[in-house]
Amino acid sequence: MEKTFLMVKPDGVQRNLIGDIVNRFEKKGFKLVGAKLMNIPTELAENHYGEHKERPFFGELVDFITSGPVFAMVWEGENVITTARDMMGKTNPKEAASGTVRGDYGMTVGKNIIHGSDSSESAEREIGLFFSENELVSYSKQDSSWIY
Ligand code: RTP
Ligand code: MG
Repeated sequence: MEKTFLMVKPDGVQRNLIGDIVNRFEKKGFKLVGAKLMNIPTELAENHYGEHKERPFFGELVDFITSGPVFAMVWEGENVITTARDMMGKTNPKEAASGTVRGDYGMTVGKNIIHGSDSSESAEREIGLFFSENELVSYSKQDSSWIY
């Protein structure tokens, strides 16, 4: 089953949005298979956002994501990578639709509440960066093929 890496960023943790965000993905029907509250070491932050190394906002981005605890999660379900990105909304909260996490709670592009993997390659890479194999839990909820 498809998996993605989602993370409540430091601004979301400070604003007490962990529960709301977990709730949205649970209610949608996805399954939480890993989660932890953690401070991101600088090296991990630079690696995670490595694709943006040459961008002018890279330093700010790393400073922000390491500024306080984040809530890192792995979610599982059919088409979870794309659907989670849709539920997050556009990168810039000013352009994000109402009903999305960033549209409902975000104010600026730098503090946009949530991160989500943007492809199956980045999902695999990011899950591997943040979680070891034994931190991911494999379980069934009910004996039903349509509850993930
Ligand atoms: P994320 O990786 O955090 O899930 O966000 P994303 O895919 O929607 O956006 P991405 O292009 O990967 O950018 C990563 C983060 O960098 C910050 N950013 N700042 N100042 C700027 O113009 C700018 N552009 C991007 C955002 O916080 C974005 O989430
Ligand atoms: Mg991204």
